Amino acid sequence: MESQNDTGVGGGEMKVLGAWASPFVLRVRVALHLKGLVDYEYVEQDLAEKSELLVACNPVHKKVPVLLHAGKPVCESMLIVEYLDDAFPGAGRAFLPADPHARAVARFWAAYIDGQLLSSWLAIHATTTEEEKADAVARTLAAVDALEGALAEAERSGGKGWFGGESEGFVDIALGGFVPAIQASEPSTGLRIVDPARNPRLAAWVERFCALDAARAAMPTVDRLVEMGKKRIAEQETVSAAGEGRHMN
Ligand SMILES: N[C@@H](CCC(=O)N[C@@H](CS)C(=O)NCC(=O)O)C(=O)O
Repeated sequence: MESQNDTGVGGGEMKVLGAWASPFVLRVRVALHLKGLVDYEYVEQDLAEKSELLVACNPVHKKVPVLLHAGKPVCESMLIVEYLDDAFPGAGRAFLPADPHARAVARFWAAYIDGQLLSSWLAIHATTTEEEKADAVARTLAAVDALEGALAEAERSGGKGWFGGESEGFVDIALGGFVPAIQASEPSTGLRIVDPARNPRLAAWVERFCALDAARAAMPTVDRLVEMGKKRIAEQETVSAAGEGRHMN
C-alpha cells in the first residue's frame, strides 16, 4: 500500500539523499516543504566517501541531491522540483505556471541562475589573480542585476514580489537554494552580492524567501556554513603548506 503524506496524496515512500550544506539539496527540501510533502526520509551523504546507494542512484554524476520515490531515483535538483509538480499534482501550488510561454520564461531564469550567476560566483572563490577576480565579481553583479530586472518584470505583470508572480515558484526555488551560501560567503570576500541600494527588489525578495516556513525548516544557518568555510580554508592551507615543505626538501 502507498503511504499517505499530510496532503492526503498517495505518494509512496520518499527519501532524499543530500548533504546539509548543498544549495542544490536545499532547493529540493524547500520544494518538498512548500508542497507539504514533509514525510520523507533525509539521508545525509559523505561526499568524500560516496555511499553505494548514492552511486547506484546517480551513477552518471554521483552527486546529491537524489530523490528516491517509491524506490525510483530522480537526479538533478531542478528536475526533481519539476518531478514534484508532475508526481504530486494535488499537493500545494504548481511551481511551474500552466502557460507554455510563462513556463519557458521560468525555465530560462532557472538555467540562467546555474549557468551565469552560479558559475561567476564560484569563479570569485576559485580565481588566483586580482584581474580574474575582478572579472568574476563584475559578471556576478551583472547576473544579479539581470535577476533584479526579472523580478521587476514579474511585478509589472502583477506579481507580489516573487519570480513566480503571486507566490513562490520554480525560479524562487532555484535562486533560494543559494541564499545561505551567498550570505555565508560575504564576510570572507567582503563583497555584498545583493546590495539593497543597487538591488532593492532582490534584497526584499531575500528577506521574503528566508521568512518562508519551508525555507526556515530546511535552511542551514549562515554561522554553520561560515564555520565550514573556515575549516575548508584551513585544510587547504595545511595541504599547500605541506606541498611547499616537500618542494623545499
Ligand atoms: N546540477 C546538479 C549539481 C549538484 C551538485 O553539484 N552537488 C554537489 C553538492 S553541492 C555534489 O554532490 N558534489 C559531489 C561531487 O562533485 O563529487 C543539481 O542541480 O543537482
